[in-house]
Amino acid sequence: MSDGSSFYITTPIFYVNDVPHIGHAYTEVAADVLARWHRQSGEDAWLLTGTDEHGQKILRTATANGVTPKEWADRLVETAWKPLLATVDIRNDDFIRTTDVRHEVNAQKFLQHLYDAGHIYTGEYEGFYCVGCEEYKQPSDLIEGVGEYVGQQVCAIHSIPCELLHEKNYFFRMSTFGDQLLALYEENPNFVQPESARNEVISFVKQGLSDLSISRSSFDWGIKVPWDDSHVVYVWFDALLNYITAAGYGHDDEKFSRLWPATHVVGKDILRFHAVIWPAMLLAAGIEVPRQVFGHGWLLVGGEKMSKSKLTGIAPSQITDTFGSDAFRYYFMRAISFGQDGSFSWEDLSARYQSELANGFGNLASRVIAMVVRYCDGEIPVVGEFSDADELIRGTEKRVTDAATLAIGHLAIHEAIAAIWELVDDLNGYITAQEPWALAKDPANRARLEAVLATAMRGLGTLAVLLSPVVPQATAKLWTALGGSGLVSDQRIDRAWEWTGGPRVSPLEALFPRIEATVG
Ligand code: ME8
Repeated sequence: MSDGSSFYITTPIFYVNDVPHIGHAYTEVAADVLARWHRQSGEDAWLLTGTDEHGQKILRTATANGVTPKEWADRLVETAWKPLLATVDIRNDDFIRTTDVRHEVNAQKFLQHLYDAGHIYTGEYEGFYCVGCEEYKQPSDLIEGVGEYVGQQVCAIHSIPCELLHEKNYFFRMSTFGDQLLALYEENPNFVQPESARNEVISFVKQGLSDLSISRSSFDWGIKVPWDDSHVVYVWFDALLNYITAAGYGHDDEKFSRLWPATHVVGKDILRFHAVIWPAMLLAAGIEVPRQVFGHGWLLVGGEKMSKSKLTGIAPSQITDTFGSDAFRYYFMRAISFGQDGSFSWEDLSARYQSELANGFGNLASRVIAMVVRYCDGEIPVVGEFSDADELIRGTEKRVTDAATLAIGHLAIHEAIAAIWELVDDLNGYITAQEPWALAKDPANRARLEAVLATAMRGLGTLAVLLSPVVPQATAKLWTALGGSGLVSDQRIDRAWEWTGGPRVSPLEALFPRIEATVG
Protein backbone atom coordinates (compact mmCIF):
# COMPACT_ATOMS: atom_id res chain seq x y z
CA MET A 1 0.00 0.00 0.00
CA SER A 2 2.65 2.50 0.98
CA ASP A 3 5.98 2.77 -0.75
CA GLY A 4 7.52 4.34 2.41
CA SER A 5 9.97 6.27 0.29
CA SER A 6 9.72 9.48 2.33
CA PHE A 7 10.83 10.53 5.75
CA TYR A 8 7.55 11.99 6.99
CA ILE A 9 7.77 13.53 10.45
CA THR A 10 5.15 15.29 12.54
CA THR A 11 4.78 17.40 15.68
CA PRO A 12 1.59 17.28 17.73
CA ILE A 13 -0.99 19.79 16.55
CA PHE A 14 -1.24 22.27 19.39
CA TYR A 15 -4.33 23.57 21.16
CA VAL A 16 -5.13 27.14 20.28
CA ASN A 17 -6.67 28.01 23.64
CA ASP A 18 -3.45 29.81 24.51
CA VAL A 19 -0.21 31.09 23.00
CA PRO A 20 2.89 28.88 22.62
CA HIS A 21 5.55 28.52 25.29
CA ILE A 22 9.03 27.03 25.07
CA GLY A 23 7.69 23.49 25.57
CA HIS A 24 5.84 23.71 22.25
CA ALA A 25 8.84 25.34 20.59
CA TYR A 26 11.02 22.51 21.91
CA THR A 27 8.95 19.87 20.10
CA GLU A 28 8.91 21.98 16.94
CA VAL A 29 12.68 22.37 16.95
CA ALA A 30 13.37 18.69 17.58
CA ALA A 31 11.14 17.62 14.68
CA ASP A 32 12.63 20.33 12.47
CA VAL A 33 16.22 19.29 13.22
CA LEU A 34 15.36 15.71 12.30
CA ALA A 35 13.56 16.79 9.12
CA ARG A 36 16.44 19.04 8.05
CA TRP A 37 18.92 16.27 8.76
CA HIS A 38 17.02 13.77 6.65
CA ARG A 39 16.57 16.35 3.86
CA GLN A 40 20.33 16.84 3.88
CA SER A 41 20.75 13.07 3.65
CA GLY A 42 19.08 13.20 0.26
CA GLU A 43 15.73 11.86 1.48
CA ASP A 44 12.28 13.13 0.59
CA ALA A 45 11.70 14.60 4.07
CA TRP A 46 8.35 16.19 4.90
CA LEU A 47 7.59 18.02 8.13
CA LEU A 48 4.03 18.58 9.26
CA THR A 49 2.85 20.77 12.11
CA GLY A 50 -0.42 22.54 12.86
CA THR A 51 -3.18 23.37 15.30
CA ASP A 52 -5.92 21.51 17.16
CA GLU A 53 -8.95 23.76 17.17
CA HIS A 54 -12.09 21.84 18.16
CA GLY A 55 -13.40 20.66 21.52
CA GLN A 56 -14.61 22.04 24.79
CA LYS A 57 -11.37 23.65 25.87
CA ILE A 58 -11.25 25.97 22.85
CA LEU A 59 -15.00 26.57 22.95
CA ARG A 60 -14.82 27.68 26.59
CA THR A 61 -11.84 29.96 26.00
CA ALA A 62 -13.53 31.61 23.02
CA THR A 63 -16.79 32.06 24.89
CA ALA A 64 -14.97 33.60 27.84
CA ASN A 65 -13.39 36.04 25.41
CA GLY A 66 -16.68 36.91 23.76
CA VAL A 67 -15.89 35.53 20.28
CA THR A 68 -16.83 32.44 18.28
CA PRO A 69 -14.42 29.50 18.51
CA LYS A 70 -13.48 29.90 14.83
CA GLU A 71 -12.71 33.61 15.33
CA TRP A 72 -10.63 32.74 18.35
CA ALA A 73 -8.74 30.01 16.49
CA ASP A 74 -8.10 32.28 13.48
CA ARG A 75 -6.71 34.96 15.76
CA LEU A 76 -4.42 32.63 17.68
CA VAL A 77 -3.18 30.83 14.57
CA GLU A 78 -2.28 34.07 12.81
CA THR A 79 -0.89 36.01 15.77
CA ALA A 80 0.78 33.25 17.76
CA TRP A 81 1.10 29.77 16.28
CA LYS A 82 2.28 30.54 12.76
CA PRO A 83 4.66 33.25 14.03
CA LEU A 84 6.20 30.66 16.39
CA LEU A 85 7.57 28.87 13.34
CA ALA A 86 9.51 31.96 12.28
CA THR A 87 10.64 32.64 15.84
CA VAL A 88 12.47 29.33 16.10
CA ASP A 89 13.20 28.94 12.38
CA ILE A 90 11.07 25.93 11.49
CA ARG A 91 11.11 24.77 7.88
CA ASN A 92 7.79 22.93 7.79
CA ASP A 93 6.31 21.61 4.58
CA ASP A 94 2.70 21.99 5.63
CA PHE A 95 0.58 23.46 8.41
CA ILE A 96 -2.73 21.78 9.07
CA ARG A 97 -5.62 23.20 11.03
CA THR A 98 -8.38 20.84 12.14
CA THR A 99 -10.87 23.43 10.85
CA ASP A 100 -9.45 23.08 7.31
CA VAL A 101 -12.02 21.63 4.93
CA ARG A 102 -9.44 19.09 3.70
CA HIS A 103 -9.24 17.79 7.25
CA GLU A 104 -12.93 17.85 8.15
CA VAL A 105 -14.10 16.11 4.97
CA ASN A 106 -11.49 13.35 5.08
CA ALA A 107 -11.79 12.81 8.83
CA GLN A 108 -15.48 12.17 8.18
CA LYS A 109 -14.58 9.67 5.44
CA PHE A 110 -12.41 7.81 7.91
CA LEU A 111 -15.14 7.73 10.52
CA GLN A 112 -17.78 6.56 8.08
CA HIS A 113 -15.43 3.80 6.99
CA LEU A 114 -15.03 2.59 10.59
CA TYR A 115 -18.78 2.80 11.15
CA ASP A 116 -19.55 0.80 8.01
CA ALA A 117 -17.01 -1.83 9.02
CA GLY A 118 -18.74 -2.29 12.39
CA HIS A 119 -16.08 -0.76 14.66
CA ILE A 120 -18.46 1.83 16.12
CA TYR A 121 -21.57 1.37 18.31
CA THR A 122 -23.85 3.47 20.53
CA GLY A 123 -23.22 3.28 24.27
CA GLU A 124 -23.30 5.12 27.58
CA TYR A 125 -20.48 6.30 29.73
CA GLU A 126 -20.00 8.01 33.04
CA GLY A 127 -16.62 9.19 34.19
CA PHE A 128 -14.35 12.00 35.28
CA TYR A 129 -13.41 14.24 32.37
CA CYS A 130 -10.47 16.68 32.40
CA VAL A 131 -11.18 19.49 29.94
CA GLY A 132 -7.51 20.54 30.10
CA CYS A 133 -6.46 17.12 28.78
CA GLU A 134 -9.73 16.60 26.84
CA GLU A 135 -9.76 13.09 28.28
CA TYR A 136 -11.73 10.81 30.59
CA LYS A 137 -9.56 9.92 33.55
CA GLN A 138 -9.29 6.66 35.46
CA PRO A 139 -9.21 6.94 39.28
CA SER A 140 -5.52 5.96 39.10
CA ASP A 141 -4.82 9.06 36.94
CA LEU A 142 -6.01 11.41 39.70
CA ILE A 143 -4.10 12.79 42.67
CA GLU A 144 -4.94 14.55 45.93
CA GLY A 145 -5.56 18.27 45.35
CA VAL A 146 -3.72 21.06 47.15
CA GLY A 147 -4.59 24.69 47.99
CA GLU A 148 -8.19 25.48 47.08
CA TYR A 149 -8.70 21.85 45.98
CA VAL A 150 -7.66 20.15 49.24
CA GLY A 151 -9.83 17.11 49.87
CA GLN A 152 -10.65 16.70 46.15
CA GLN A 153 -9.15 14.44 43.50
CA VAL A 154 -7.52 16.47 40.71
CA CYS A 155 -5.93 15.80 37.30
CA ALA A 156 -2.25 14.97 37.80
CA ILE A 157 -1.28 17.16 34.83
CA HIS A 158 -3.50 20.22 35.31
CA SER A 159 -3.94 20.09 39.13
CA ILE A 160 -7.65 20.93 38.82
CA PRO A 161 -10.71 18.78 39.60
CA CYS A 162 -12.30 16.79 36.76
CA GLU A 163 -15.95 17.05 35.77
CA LEU A 164 -18.29 14.11 36.24
CA LEU A 165 -19.91 13.47 32.86
CA HIS A 166 -22.64 11.06 31.88
CA GLU A 167 -23.08 10.72 28.15
CA LYS A 168 -24.82 8.64 25.51
CA ASN A 169 -22.28 8.51 22.71
CA TYR A 170 -20.75 6.60 19.88
CA PHE A 171 -17.97 4.26 20.91
CA PHE A 172 -14.99 2.83 19.07
CA ARG A 173 -14.34 -0.85 19.81
CA MET A 174 -10.79 -0.21 20.90
CA SER A 175 -10.81 -3.09 23.37
CA THR A 176 -10.64 -5.56 20.50
CA PHE A 177 -7.21 -4.32 19.43
CA GLY A 178 -5.22 -5.03 22.62
CA ASP A 179 -3.57 -8.21 21.37
CA GLN A 180 -2.68 -6.75 17.99
CA LEU A 181 -1.12 -3.75 19.69
CA LEU A 182 0.92 -5.92 22.05
CA ALA A 183 2.11 -7.95 19.07
CA LEU A 184 3.08 -4.73 17.31
CA TYR A 185 5.17 -3.50 20.29
CA GLU A 186 6.78 -6.93 20.51
CA GLU A 187 7.60 -7.33 16.82
CA ASN A 188 8.72 -3.78 16.32
CA PRO A 189 10.57 -2.64 19.45
CA ASN A 190 11.26 0.72 17.82
CA PHE A 191 7.59 1.49 17.37
CA VAL A 192 7.44 3.31 20.71
CA GLN A 193 10.61 4.96 21.93
CA PRO A 194 12.45 5.72 24.16
CA GLU A 195 12.49 2.46 26.11
CA SER A 196 10.84 3.99 29.21
CA ALA A 197 7.92 5.16 27.04
CA ARG A 198 7.66 1.74 25.42
CA ASN A 199 7.51 -0.02 28.79
CA GLU A 200 4.84 2.34 30.05
CA VAL A 201 2.68 1.78 26.99
CA ILE A 202 3.06 -2.00 27.11
CA SER A 203 2.06 -2.22 30.75
CA PHE A 204 -0.90 0.08 30.12
CA VAL A 205 -2.20 -2.08 27.26
CA LYS A 206 -1.58 -5.29 29.23
CA GLN A 207 -4.09 -4.09 31.84
CA GLY A 208 -6.75 -4.36 29.14
CA LEU A 209 -8.21 -1.65 26.93
CA SER A 210 -11.67 -0.12 27.25
CA ASP A 211 -13.73 1.04 24.30
CA LEU A 212 -13.38 4.73 23.52
CA SER A 213 -16.15 7.31 23.54
CA ILE A 214 -15.66 9.15 20.25
CA SER A 215 -18.51 11.64 20.05
CA ARG A 216 -20.13 14.41 22.08
CA SER A 217 -23.65 15.78 21.91
CA SER A 218 -23.59 18.38 24.71
CA PHE A 219 -21.87 21.02 22.53
CA ASP A 220 -21.37 21.45 18.80
CA TRP A 221 -17.85 22.81 18.25
CA GLY A 222 -16.38 19.96 16.26
CA ILE A 223 -16.63 17.84 13.14
CA LYS A 224 -20.14 16.47 12.68
CA VAL A 225 -20.48 12.70 12.94
CA PRO A 226 -21.34 11.88 9.31
CA TRP A 227 -24.34 9.62 10.00
CA ASP A 228 -25.71 11.64 12.97
CA ASP A 229 -25.29 15.40 12.94
CA SER A 230 -26.50 15.76 16.53
CA HIS A 231 -23.03 14.58 17.56
CA VAL A 232 -19.57 16.03 17.01
CA VAL A 233 -16.43 13.93 16.89
CA TYR A 234 -14.39 13.66 20.12
CA VAL A 235 -11.54 16.15 19.79
CA TRP A 236 -8.72 13.61 20.10
CA PHE A 237 -10.23 11.28 17.51
CA ASP A 238 -10.51 14.30 15.21
CA ALA A 239 -7.00 15.59 16.00
CA LEU A 240 -5.09 12.34 15.47
CA LEU A 241 -6.51 12.09 11.98
CA ASN A 242 -4.61 15.25 10.97
CA TYR A 243 -1.55 13.10 10.35
CA ILE A 244 -3.24 11.33 7.47
CA THR A 245 -5.62 14.01 6.18
CA ALA A 246 -2.65 16.37 5.67
CA ALA A 247 -0.77 13.59 3.90
CA GLY A 248 -3.47 13.04 1.32
CA TYR A 249 -5.71 10.38 2.90
CA GLY A 250 -9.04 10.30 1.12
CA HIS A 251 -8.10 12.86 -1.54
CA ASP A 252 -4.57 12.31 -2.89
CA ASP A 253 -3.65 8.62 -3.00
CA GLU A 254 -0.31 9.16 -4.68
CA LYS A 255 0.82 11.63 -2.03
CA PHE A 256 -0.47 9.44 0.77
CA SER A 257 1.33 6.38 -0.44
CA ARG A 258 4.55 8.36 -0.85
CA LEU A 259 4.41 9.93 2.62
CA TRP A 260 2.77 7.46 4.94
CA PRO A 261 3.78 6.03 7.46
CA ALA A 262 5.05 8.89 9.64
CA THR A 263 7.39 9.32 12.56
CA HIS A 264 5.50 11.12 15.34
CA VAL A 265 7.44 13.27 17.79
CA VAL A 266 5.27 14.07 20.81
CA GLY A 267 5.62 14.98 24.48
CA LYS A 268 5.23 12.06 26.86
CA ASP A 269 1.97 13.60 28.17
CA ILE A 270 0.22 12.49 24.99
CA LEU A 271 2.05 9.24 24.42
CA ARG A 272 -0.92 6.94 24.99
CA PHE A 273 -3.03 8.75 22.44
CA HIS A 274 -0.33 8.23 19.84
CA ALA A 275 0.95 4.81 20.76
CA VAL A 276 -2.34 3.13 21.71
CA ILE A 277 -5.46 4.90 20.40
CA TRP A 278 -3.95 6.07 17.10
CA PRO A 279 -2.56 2.69 15.94
CA ALA A 280 -5.81 1.02 17.05
CA MET A 281 -7.75 3.47 14.85
CA LEU A 282 -5.45 2.73 11.92
CA LEU A 283 -5.63 -1.04 12.41
CA ALA A 284 -9.41 -0.78 12.36
CA ALA A 285 -9.28 1.17 9.11
CA GLY A 286 -6.75 -1.21 7.53
CA ILE A 287 -4.12 1.52 7.24
CA GLU A 288 -0.48 0.93 8.07
CA VAL A 289 0.51 2.00 11.61
CA PRO A 290 3.03 4.86 12.08
CA ARG A 291 6.70 4.14 11.60
CA GLN A 292 7.52 5.34 15.10
CA VAL A 293 6.14 7.27 18.06
CA PHE A 294 8.82 9.06 20.04
CA GLY A 295 7.77 10.51 23.41
CA HIS A 296 10.17 13.20 24.53
CA GLY A 297 10.51 14.47 28.09
CA TRP A 298 9.24 17.63 29.71
CA LEU A 299 10.92 20.95 30.10
CA LEU A 300 10.87 21.63 33.80
CA VAL A 301 10.89 25.03 35.42
CA GLY A 302 11.45 25.04 39.16
CA GLY A 303 11.20 21.23 39.12
CA GLU A 304 7.68 21.21 37.58
CA LYS A 305 6.46 20.61 34.03
CA MET A 306 6.42 24.06 32.52
CA SER A 307 2.92 25.16 31.62
CA LYS A 308 0.89 28.28 31.07
CA SER A 309 -1.86 27.16 33.41
CA LYS A 310 0.65 26.89 36.25
CA LEU A 311 2.14 30.27 35.33
CA THR A 312 5.56 28.82 34.61
CA GLY A 313 5.27 29.39 30.85
CA ILE A 314 8.12 31.18 29.11
CA ALA A 315 7.49 32.60 25.63
CA PRO A 316 10.05 31.46 23.03
CA SER A 317 10.66 35.08 22.01
CA GLN A 318 11.87 35.88 25.54
CA ILE A 319 14.87 33.73 24.63
CA THR A 320 15.23 34.40 20.92
CA ASP A 321 14.98 38.21 21.26
CA THR A 322 18.23 38.13 23.22
CA PHE A 323 20.04 35.01 22.06
CA GLY A 324 18.63 34.43 18.59
CA SER A 325 16.87 31.39 17.14
CA ASP A 326 20.06 29.41 16.55
CA ALA A 327 21.00 29.60 20.22
CA PHE A 328 17.49 28.52 21.21
CA ARG A 329 17.72 25.51 18.92
CA TYR A 330 21.23 24.58 19.95
CA TYR A 331 20.64 24.95 23.67
CA PHE A 332 17.54 22.77 23.94
CA MET A 333 18.85 20.12 21.58
CA ARG A 334 22.24 19.96 23.26
CA ALA A 335 21.50 20.42 26.94
CA ILE A 336 18.63 17.93 27.22
CA SER A 337 18.94 14.23 26.43
CA PHE A 338 16.17 13.80 23.89
CA GLY A 339 13.61 11.52 25.53
CA GLN A 340 14.29 12.66 29.10
CA ASP A 341 13.06 15.57 31.19
CA GLY A 342 15.34 18.60 31.41
CA SER A 343 15.40 21.69 33.57
CA PHE A 344 15.56 25.03 31.87
CA SER A 345 17.66 27.76 33.45
CA TRP A 346 18.76 31.15 32.16
CA GLU A 347 22.17 30.62 33.77
CA ASP A 348 22.78 27.38 31.89
CA LEU A 349 21.59 28.93 28.63
CA SER A 350 23.90 31.95 29.05
CA ALA A 351 26.84 29.80 30.04
CA ARG A 352 26.49 27.45 27.09
CA TYR A 353 25.94 30.33 24.70
CA GLN A 354 29.16 31.93 25.83
CA SER A 355 31.41 28.91 26.16
CA GLU A 356 30.13 26.59 23.43
CA LEU A 357 28.60 28.78 20.73
CA ALA A 358 30.50 32.08 21.05
CA ASN A 359 33.90 30.87 22.27
CA GLY A 360 34.00 27.28 21.06
CA PHE A 361 32.47 27.51 17.60
CA GLY A 362 32.08 31.21 16.69
CA ASN A 363 35.58 32.30 17.66
CA LEU A 364 37.13 29.31 15.95
CA ALA A 365 35.44 30.30 12.68
CA SER A 366 36.35 33.99 13.02
CA ARG A 367 39.98 33.30 13.90
CA VAL A 368 40.60 30.84 11.09
CA ILE A 369 38.98 33.04 8.47
CA ALA A 370 40.84 36.11 9.74
CA MET A 371 44.13 34.22 9.41
CA VAL A 372 43.35 33.17 5.85
CA VAL A 373 42.67 36.83 5.04
CA ARG A 374 45.80 38.01 6.80
CA TYR A 375 48.34 35.40 5.76
CA CYS A 376 46.96 34.28 2.39
CA ASP A 377 45.16 37.38 1.12
CA GLY A 378 41.86 35.56 1.54
CA GLU A 379 42.81 32.75 -0.84
CA ILE A 380 42.21 29.30 0.57
CA PRO A 381 45.49 27.37 0.19
CA VAL A 382 45.58 24.20 -1.89
CA VAL A 383 47.96 21.77 -0.26
CA GLY A 384 49.72 18.64 -1.44
CA GLU A 385 51.15 17.30 1.76
CA PHE A 386 49.53 16.88 5.15
CA SER A 387 51.15 15.93 8.45
CA ASP A 388 49.91 13.35 10.94
CA ALA A 389 48.21 16.09 12.96
CA ASP A 390 46.33 17.23 9.86
CA GLU A 391 45.31 13.66 9.05
CA LEU A 392 44.03 13.24 12.60
CA ILE A 393 41.62 16.12 12.03
CA ARG A 394 40.54 14.47 8.80
CA GLY A 395 39.91 11.27 10.78
CA THR A 396 37.85 13.17 13.35
CA GLU A 397 35.74 14.71 10.59
CA LYS A 398 34.88 11.30 9.21
CA ARG A 399 34.36 9.71 12.60
CA VAL A 400 31.99 12.39 13.90
CA THR A 401 30.03 12.47 10.65
CA ASP A 402 29.39 8.75 11.00
CA ALA A 403 28.69 8.93 14.74
CA ALA A 404 26.22 11.80 14.31
CA THR A 405 24.43 10.03 11.46
CA LEU A 406 24.09 6.93 13.60
CA ALA A 407 22.78 8.94 16.57
CA ILE A 408 20.15 10.71 14.43
CA GLY A 409 19.03 7.28 13.20
CA HIS A 410 17.75 6.60 16.72
CA LEU A 411 16.63 10.19 17.33
CA ALA A 412 19.43 10.87 19.83
CA ILE A 413 19.82 14.50 18.75
CA HIS A 414 21.88 15.40 21.82
CA GLU A 415 24.34 12.58 21.05
CA ALA A 416 24.69 13.75 17.46
CA ILE A 417 25.56 17.28 18.60
CA ALA A 418 27.95 15.99 21.24
CA ALA A 419 29.72 13.95 18.54
CA ILE A 420 29.99 16.98 16.24
CA TRP A 421 31.36 19.05 19.10
CA GLU A 422 34.34 16.71 19.31
CA LEU A 423 35.39 18.25 16.02
CA VAL A 424 34.91 21.78 17.40
CA ASP A 425 37.10 20.90 20.38
CA ASP A 426 39.71 19.05 18.33
CA LEU A 427 40.00 21.93 15.88
CA ASN A 428 40.47 24.42 18.70
CA GLY A 429 43.16 22.17 20.19
CA TYR A 430 44.76 21.78 16.77
CA ILE A 431 44.99 25.54 16.19
CA THR A 432 46.48 26.06 19.64
CA ALA A 433 49.07 23.31 19.06
CA GLN A 434 49.99 24.27 15.48
CA GLU A 435 50.26 28.01 16.21
CA PRO A 436 49.75 29.30 12.68
CA TRP A 437 50.53 32.84 13.90
CA ALA A 438 54.00 31.63 14.87
CA LEU A 439 54.46 29.77 11.56
CA ALA A 440 53.56 32.98 9.71
CA LYS A 441 56.58 34.75 11.13
CA ASP A 442 59.06 32.74 9.08
CA PRO A 443 58.65 32.34 5.28
CA ALA A 444 60.49 29.00 5.55
CA ASN A 445 57.33 27.63 7.24
CA ARG A 446 55.02 28.73 4.44
CA ALA A 447 54.06 25.24 3.29
CA ARG A 448 53.28 24.18 6.84
CA LEU A 449 51.23 27.34 7.48
CA GLU A 450 49.16 26.65 4.38
CA ALA A 451 48.58 23.02 5.36
CA VAL A 452 47.36 24.11 8.79
CA LEU A 453 45.00 26.74 7.42
CA ALA A 454 43.69 24.42 4.70
CA THR A 455 43.04 21.74 7.32
CA ALA A 456 41.23 24.17 9.59
CA MET A 457 39.16 25.47 6.67
CA ARG A 458 38.12 21.95 5.74
CA GLY A 459 37.18 21.27 9.34
CA LEU A 460 35.02 24.39 9.38
CA GLY A 461 33.33 23.33 6.15
CA THR A 462 32.53 19.97 7.70
CA LEU A 463 31.15 21.70 10.78
CA ALA A 464 28.99 24.04 8.69
CA VAL A 465 27.38 21.10 6.89
CA LEU A 466 26.94 19.00 10.04
CA LEU A 467 25.53 21.80 12.16
CA SER A 468 23.25 23.23 9.51
CA PRO A 469 20.12 21.39 10.78
CA VAL A 470 20.71 22.71 14.30
CA VAL A 471 21.97 26.27 13.74
CA PRO A 472 20.82 27.06 10.18
CA GLN A 473 21.49 30.78 10.26
CA ALA A 474 25.03 30.73 11.64
CA THR A 475 26.05 27.90 9.32
CA ALA A 476 24.61 29.69 6.27
CA LYS A 477 26.76 32.73 7.10
CA LEU A 478 29.78 30.55 7.74
CA TRP A 479 29.30 28.66 4.46
CA THR A 480 29.22 31.91 2.51
CA ALA A 481 32.35 33.15 4.29
CA LEU A 482 34.12 29.87 3.52
CA GLY A 483 33.37 30.26 -0.16
CA GLY A 484 31.21 27.13 -0.25
CA SER A 485 29.14 26.75 -3.39
CA GLY A 486 25.34 26.55 -3.25
CA LEU A 487 23.42 26.50 0.01
CA VAL A 488 24.84 24.78 3.04
CA SER A 489 21.41 23.26 3.64
CA ASP A 490 21.72 21.48 0.28
CA GLN A 491 25.01 19.77 1.14
CA ARG A 492 24.96 16.04 1.83
CA ILE A 493 25.30 15.63 5.56
CA ASP A 494 26.39 12.00 5.49
CA ARG A 495 29.38 13.11 3.40
CA ALA A 496 30.05 16.34 5.32
CA TRP A 497 33.73 15.49 5.66
CA GLU A 498 34.28 15.32 1.90
CA TRP A 499 34.21 19.09 1.44
CA THR A 500 37.67 20.29 0.40
CA GLY A 501 37.28 24.06 0.35
CA GLY A 502 36.21 26.95 -1.83
CA PRO A 503 38.49 29.35 -3.69
CA ARG A 504 38.37 32.36 -1.35
CA VAL A 505 37.04 33.36 2.02
CA SER A 506 34.98 36.47 2.62
CA PRO A 507 34.70 38.42 5.86
CA LEU A 508 32.66 36.83 8.63
CA GLU A 509 30.72 38.82 11.21
CA ALA A 510 30.66 37.31 14.72
CA LEU A 511 28.42 34.23 14.51
CA PHE A 512 27.40 34.50 18.15
CA PRO A 513 27.94 38.08 19.32
CA ARG A 514 28.66 38.90 22.92
CA ILE A 515 25.51 39.43 24.97
CA GLU A 516 25.79 42.20 27.51
CA ALA A 517 22.24 42.47 28.80
CA THR A 518 21.15 40.69 31.95
CA VAL A 519 18.43 38.21 31.13
CA GLY A 520 15.89 36.21 33.03
O1 ME8 B 1 -1.87 17.95 23.66
N1 ME8 B 1 7.91 20.31 27.95
O2 ME8 B 1 -1.78 19.94 22.53
P1 ME8 B 1 -0.99 20.87 23.53
C1 ME8 B 1 8.03 19.75 26.73
N2 ME8 B 1 -3.69 19.21 20.93
N3 ME8 B 1 7.06 19.76 25.80
C2 ME8 B 1 5.92 20.38 26.12
C3 ME8 B 1 5.72 20.99 27.38
C4 ME8 B 1 6.78 20.94 28.31
N4 ME8 B 1 6.70 21.49 29.51
N5 ME8 B 1 4.49 21.51 27.39
C5 ME8 B 1 3.94 21.24 26.18
C6 ME8 B 1 -2.20 18.66 22.74
N6 ME8 B 1 4.81 20.57 25.40
C7 ME8 B 1 -3.06 18.15 21.61
C8 ME8 B 1 -2.20 17.31 20.68
S1 ME8 B 1 -1.86 15.77 18.52
C9 ME8 B 1 -2.84 14.89 17.51
C10 ME8 B 1 -2.95 16.66 19.55
C11 ME8 B 1 4.59 20.12 24.02
O3 ME8 B 1 -1.13 22.24 22.98
C12 ME8 B 1 4.71 18.61 23.91
O4 ME8 B 1 4.96 18.29 22.57
O5 ME8 B 1 -1.43 20.64 24.93
C13 ME8 B 1 3.33 18.17 24.29
O6 ME8 B 1 3.04 16.84 23.89
C14 ME8 B 1 2.50 19.18 23.54
O7 ME8 B 1 3.25 20.41 23.67
C15 ME8 B 1 1.08 19.36 24.06
O8 ME8 B 1 0.51 20.43 23.34
